[in-house]
Amino acid sequence: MFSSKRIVGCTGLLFLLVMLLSSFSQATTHNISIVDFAFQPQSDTINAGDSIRWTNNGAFPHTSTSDLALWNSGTLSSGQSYSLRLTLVGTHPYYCAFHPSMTGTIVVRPNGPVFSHWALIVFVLLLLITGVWLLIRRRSVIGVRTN
Ligand SMILES: [Cu+2]
Repeated sequence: MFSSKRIVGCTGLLFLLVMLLSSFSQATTHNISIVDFAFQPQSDTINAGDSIRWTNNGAFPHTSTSDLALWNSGTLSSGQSYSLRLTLVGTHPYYCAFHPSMTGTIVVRPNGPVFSHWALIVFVLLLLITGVWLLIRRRSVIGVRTN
């Protein structure tokens, strides 16, 4: 027979496990190609701590220059690339110093233990099951009371 204490304990442990599984995501590198006077993809969303690598796959020289002077690749000739690790959360617009109409955006979102939707659903379900179980147990205890 399961005691209510054991059920509450199991629920807590399961919740911690789910939280751990849905926490920090691994740092990765996102590639942005510079072709035909455009950044591809033009907009990229990354986690804080991820890296971006711009590669000039076109024939003409370009740059990746932050609007807010957070970074500047300098001249990237055909075939050259520039890597950058971003930790500052926010929306970071950038452009090409040679062709100001060439623009792009890097969105950096915070990386940390974030409740994913399914983690929340599992938690609420476990809470409901525990609640119903405790209610049934209490009812049955009241049922056998004789005095
Ligand atoms: Cu350019």
